[in-house]
Amino acid sequence: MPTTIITCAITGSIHTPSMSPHLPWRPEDIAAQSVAAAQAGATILHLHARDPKDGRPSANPDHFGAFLPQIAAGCDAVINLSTGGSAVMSLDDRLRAALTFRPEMCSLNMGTMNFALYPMAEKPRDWRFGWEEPFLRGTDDLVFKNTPRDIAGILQRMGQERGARFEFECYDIGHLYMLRHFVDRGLVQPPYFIQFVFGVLGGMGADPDTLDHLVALARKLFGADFMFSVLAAGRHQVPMALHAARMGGHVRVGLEDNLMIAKGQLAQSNAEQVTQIAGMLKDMGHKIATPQEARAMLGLKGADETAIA
Ligand code: KMH
Ligand code: ZN
Repeated sequence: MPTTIITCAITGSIHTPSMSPHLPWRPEDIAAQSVAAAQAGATILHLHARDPKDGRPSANPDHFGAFLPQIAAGCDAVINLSTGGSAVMSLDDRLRAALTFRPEMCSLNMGTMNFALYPMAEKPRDWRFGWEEPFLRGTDDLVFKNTPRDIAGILQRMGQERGARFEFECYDIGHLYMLRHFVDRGLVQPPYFIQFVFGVLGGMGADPDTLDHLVALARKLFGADFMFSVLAAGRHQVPMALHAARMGGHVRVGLEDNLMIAKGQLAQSNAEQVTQIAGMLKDMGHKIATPQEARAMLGLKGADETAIA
């Protein structure tokens, strides 16, 4: 029976509070939704923080500190902190929380790219906070900077020095070759947990044929030394996740990348999405990985080795 890891990305930095009343941005809501997602079957929680005043993406470790201990106390899920943060943040800012809390896992974005969210500003809506619309519109001239020097620095500071393992976020074929480059430099250790990202404007579109090709290419580049997972933004989330699972991959869901539970219907919570995908995976004969199983599969250092009190 295949064992499938479900990552749930709770809030992210793409969606804004006006888009859904269910997007958690206050620390107590991020904590409660994270614990509920874990209870629904999420193996890994991928976490960003938001400013509790107005829900804008935040790099402030104090904002992470307002929910991380509650999550760790409430569930055993693997905590994975984003080092992507928001594309509008500096790399130093993006790293502050991960350096502080030394999580078992952190994300690592494998290339510099466009990260265009501005089409989301076109839908008429009542904006709740003044930052939301200018933030989205400004992404027509935004570079999400992840140079080889940036990547090497994160591998060194989070991997070598703090024992974190990585969710390698690959938005394009070139990002796989970049990962291979760091394998060749001896800076990453197997198994490589590759997160294929579909549906961000600036990266690959959500197309099952592209995933087939990527997995074949990853086999050429990494042999048996990799595992893969798939996240696809918006309505592609579930179909691409199921395609990944059928290929032996893992899945990522969550309100970070998709606010809906069905066509025209907002998800009430992250847990609702986890429950939905977990049910589908079980119907396909898959077992959902427990956090302890994932720790063994991914070679994680263990929750006791983090600085999340
Ligand atoms: N929301 C994903 C498309 C990160 O946190 O490092 C990108 C992401 C990046 O998850
Ligand atoms: Zn993220």
